[in-house]
Amino acid sequence: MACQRGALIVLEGVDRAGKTTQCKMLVQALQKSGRPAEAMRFPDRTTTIGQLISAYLEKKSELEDHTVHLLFSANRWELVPTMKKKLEQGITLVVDRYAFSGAAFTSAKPGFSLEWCMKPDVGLPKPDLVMFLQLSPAEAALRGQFGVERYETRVFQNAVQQKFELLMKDSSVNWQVIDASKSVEEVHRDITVHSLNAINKAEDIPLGQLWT
Ligand code: ADP
Ligand code: FDM
Repeated sequence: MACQRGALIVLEGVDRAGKTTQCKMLVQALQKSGRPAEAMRFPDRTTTIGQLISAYLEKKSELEDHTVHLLFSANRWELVPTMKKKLEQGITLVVDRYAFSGAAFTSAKPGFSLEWCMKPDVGLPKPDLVMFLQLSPAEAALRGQFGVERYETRVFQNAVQQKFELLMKDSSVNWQVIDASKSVEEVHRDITVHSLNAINKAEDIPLGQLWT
């Protein structure tokens, strides 16, 4: 019998919501319980496209807004063959940011519709679960200053949050809102419950296509 596929699990949320911390903890917990799991993150700054994006985020280069949006999407598409292979092998992928960040960040810029921003990512592997780590700007501020990269300002992050709220109205995506103001351990427990559920369900259904 062919092995059961892994689940595609995505963590989204505003800056400092705890995505990186929780992705790591989830992968470790799944591996410890005997479930094959690997972490991924977007942008993946290791590829040639990822290096262009990284220089832009670090403000070492300038890129036209549509162009960088398409590069973020291309950076996901270039990883699709690898992602599909791993999922087919039964490996669960825990992904730090995905197409939802893509659409939310660019559509927070003036002159960009959410609809246009979603288009290049239509047909990507559809996550079995997207957890949005919800944290108020005041609580995020308690976790330290903004970094120095592009987009790391209060005004822009508030605009991004509003775009995420629009994206979360889409019931074709399995969104779960996680209260990210709880302790690291409590958030981890909530995330684990949703993830185990998604992993069990994904075993019996084929991988879907996003926003189709
Ligand atoms: P993100 O990847 O969403 O930007 P990180 O995981 O890097 O967030 O966490 C941002 C900061 O907040 C780090 O210093 C981290 O240790 C801290 N942090 C993460 N989760 C929590 C939590 N639940 N409570 C308090 N601090 C947290
Ligand atoms: N970002 C991330 C985008 O603007 N579009 C995307 O498609 C993705 C995946 O890049 F500001 C933004 C979000 C964030 C930055 O930062 C990446 P991290 O610290 O590597 O998550």
